[in-house]
Amino acid sequence: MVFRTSGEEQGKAVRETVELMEILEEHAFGLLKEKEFFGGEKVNMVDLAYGVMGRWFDAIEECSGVRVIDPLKFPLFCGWAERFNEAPVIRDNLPGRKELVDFYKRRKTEILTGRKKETMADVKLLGTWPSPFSYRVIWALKLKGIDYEYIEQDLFNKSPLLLQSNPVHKKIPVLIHGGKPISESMIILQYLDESWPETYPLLPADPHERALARFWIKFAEEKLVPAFMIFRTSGEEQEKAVKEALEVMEILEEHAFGSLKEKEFFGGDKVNMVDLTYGLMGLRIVPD
Ligand SMILES: N[C@@H](CCC(=O)N[C@@H](CS)C(=O)NCC(=O)O)C(=O)O
Repeated sequence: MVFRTSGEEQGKAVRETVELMEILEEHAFGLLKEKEFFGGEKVNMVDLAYGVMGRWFDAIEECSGVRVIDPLKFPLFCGWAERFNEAPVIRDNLPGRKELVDFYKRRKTEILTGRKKETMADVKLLGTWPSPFSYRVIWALKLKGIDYEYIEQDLFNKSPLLLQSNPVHKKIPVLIHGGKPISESMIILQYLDESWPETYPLLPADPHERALARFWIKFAEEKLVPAFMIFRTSGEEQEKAVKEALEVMEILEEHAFGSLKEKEFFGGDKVNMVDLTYGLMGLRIVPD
């Protein structure tokens, strides 16, 4: 249950597991002071029964971010688990640790998202193909595993739903969650991150890194779209837009993308909200 729960419920599950482990350490694994396995030199049915605890507990602990089995507190169990995992036949028939961890990470996300689905009101996205602003929201919804209904909008003939939902700008994307509309792609991303914090956090946990992420998001909001007016202008106006776009790109290359020398994405090895913010540049400026 340590794996399937969070918060207070998880705290209770951890306490219960520790109590159980204390009993096992004293009374069951306590029998192993003089022998390798419950079966003596070879594993027997008792070893097979407890066998799941070694590799599986370890993987589950890693995915939950909670360590229950402290080797200093449970040395007899840990010693036995190591011997069991290396025992003939068992060793060749254990799932790999990495595969198991990856599997439980996926399961954890499904469990948390599934639970959210039960309680969440319906989510709708008003978008237009191929608006890069719609894509920002689609990426975030998919990364967080949130089920949603996509409602394509005709921007040449705006629907009453769009006009009602975003009466100020009358633009897509609009997210409608439980009947309540939210406009502006980056505001939507922040809303999604606050409403579904457990699955795939989009902003760093560290306050300084979070501030830096917000800085680059604000920079994009202020500079990116105006700079890329190249597509909407011509002549002198376009030359000005090209100059502005180059200036913005130089700043980004040095200060924003320059920070990516040691990591793959702004989010490290996974994309985060900053990556999603700038993702539209790829869509907009890289030809097929
Ligand atoms: N700042 C907005 C920009 C959204 C935007 O420009 N949407 C365009 C489609 S790509 C739109 O709805 N245009 C309709 C119009 O201007 O009437 C955001 O980030 O959501």
